[in-house]
Amino acid sequence: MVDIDAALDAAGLKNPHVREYVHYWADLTGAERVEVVSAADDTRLIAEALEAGELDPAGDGLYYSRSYVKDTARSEERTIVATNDEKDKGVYNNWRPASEMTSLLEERMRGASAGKTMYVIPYLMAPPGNALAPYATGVELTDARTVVLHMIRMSRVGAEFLEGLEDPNQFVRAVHVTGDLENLGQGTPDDKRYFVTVADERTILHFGSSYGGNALLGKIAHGLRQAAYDGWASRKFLAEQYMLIGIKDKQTGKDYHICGGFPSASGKTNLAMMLAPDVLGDRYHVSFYGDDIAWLWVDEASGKLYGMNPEYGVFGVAKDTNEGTNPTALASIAEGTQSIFTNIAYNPVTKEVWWEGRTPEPPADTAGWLDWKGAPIADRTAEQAGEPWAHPNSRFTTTLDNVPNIAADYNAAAGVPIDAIIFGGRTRDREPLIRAITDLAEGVYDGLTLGAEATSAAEGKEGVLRYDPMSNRPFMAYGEGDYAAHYLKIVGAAKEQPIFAHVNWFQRGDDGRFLWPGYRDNLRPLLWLLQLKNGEVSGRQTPVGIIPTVEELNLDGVDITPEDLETILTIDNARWQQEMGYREEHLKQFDNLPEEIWEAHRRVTAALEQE
Ligand code: GTP
Ligand code: SPV
Ligand code: MN
Repeated sequence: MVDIDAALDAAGLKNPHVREYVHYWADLTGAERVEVVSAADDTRLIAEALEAGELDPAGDGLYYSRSYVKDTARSEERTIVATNDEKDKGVYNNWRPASEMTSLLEERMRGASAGKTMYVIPYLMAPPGNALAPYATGVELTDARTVVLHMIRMSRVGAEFLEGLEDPNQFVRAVHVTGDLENLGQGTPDDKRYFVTVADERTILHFGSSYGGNALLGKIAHGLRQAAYDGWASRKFLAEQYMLIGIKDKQTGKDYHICGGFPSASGKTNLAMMLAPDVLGDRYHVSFYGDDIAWLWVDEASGKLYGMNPEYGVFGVAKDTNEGTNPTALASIAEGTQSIFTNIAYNPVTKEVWWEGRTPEPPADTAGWLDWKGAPIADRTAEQAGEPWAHPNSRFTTTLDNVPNIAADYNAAAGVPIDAIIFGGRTRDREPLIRAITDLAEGVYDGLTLGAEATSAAEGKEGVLRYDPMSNRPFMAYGEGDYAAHYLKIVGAAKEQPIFAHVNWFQRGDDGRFLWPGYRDNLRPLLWLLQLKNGEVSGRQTPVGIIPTVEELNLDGVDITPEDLETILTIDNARWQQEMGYREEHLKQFDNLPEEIWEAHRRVTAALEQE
């Protein structure tokens, strides 16, 4: 074991609390070396990872990695929020007592990094100088080099982010130990993995994975779960699984900002990278602030609702990303961007990569191609022929600087004022293209009753219809009733209220096809929403919100039949009345649900019955 103090000294990490924390976990995990990293170490770490076979070259400045076959997505069952107060127990947070989980995780982690390097990753989940920066500082300890490489792309990394803390003990302790992946019983009754956020101790303990949200602890565990808890405990802010975009109207010079929650793998990255449709491109420009997390607070000076993206990169779904659906994403991961691909198909001979939907058909010449498990495509039996080449939750990792439509002020301390908050998900029927909601309680009610199909971003649930409140179901940190009250309080305190809307790009016809072309055309309903907020259009009032008329929507150049358009702009009253019954059951599960939410539910129910 090398001298830990020497490593900390060399990095200039003087904070005694940080030093004590590093010592404690280095001892407990039995790591052989300690190395403090910063973004400046990226080139060296990439070279080491290539040398060690953890990465393979995938073109100039592009890298390919494969995770263990049973470690390809977040595990919701194994994810726990622990605190010292049972009142924090919610329906979705898998609450457990802090002391029980801490000792269990220490047991799992003891000696589990023997022979490995423990990397110390000081990070900041905020633009530097942001009002919420005191809640955004953390130190991840990990025994996986690929996790470091991802963290460098996804967050601001370096010892300098730990300097000048008002309270030197106010940093999140985020410990990641990979474990012996081949012997953890993933998905069996004897599953040994645990992904725990001890929220009231601001400590994150994740054991048994090296993939995505299970391992990049700044992102989901801190950026969403821990921050949601902190935002509530401090009564200061919200941390949501939201994308955040700017829309510039070049004709009027006005800038608008929209944030919104869609469940995992349901279109946030694509919306944030959206190129305006050709016919609208002269007038409108969409800029990217964030694609997965937004923290929201009321700005003291202006009294307005503000938002910012705490992340520094994109961990995006590969599937169906192509020149037609998302040219911006392809540019973000082009040669020279230092992007990392995980679990897609790879050709070590030609250094090419491929995933389902990259091109209509996979490469015709299968020579050299390996599927995401590393098996040669050419050796597939007739039975295996239909299996995907890439894992459905395979992803690309790139930094915000590579995103062509990144907002000029994405790194500014101030954040941006929020004009609209939208919710949506994969819903094959009932939910129209867009319905606008002008009342705060009805907007929060709508978010709480977001029902959508689960996706492959979580293990083993694809296609199952379920409620995913505010798209936060896997990231809920405390009770849902308290969450609703906190949401009402934060947004309600803003001087100008944002408009809410529910959107759905995923309604399907009887033959299974998507009725709405989606992607770039999604700008059209959003422009309508802003016009509605500005009083330029009035839409059509329905019991579940305001829907655009066909005339109000700019549909110039949209490929859709009049019948399909009619379907996605119509409310099926009978179907909605049935839904209200399910919603009631869903909401009844939540303790302390504010009366305003029940009132909103009753108002919508009555309106549907009267229609
Ligand atoms: P997480 O990173 O898991 O939180 O997901 P996300 O919400 O950012 O999802 P993302 O934008 O990466 O989209 C996931 C999948 O949805 C991809 O396969 C997209 O191609 C597909 N998708 C996104 N937008 C649309 C759309 O407008 N229409 C259709 N049909 N598919 C879409
Ligand atoms: C999600 O699953 O919602 C993600 C990817 O954004 S992960 O970081 O793996 O959680
Ligand atoms: Mn996400």
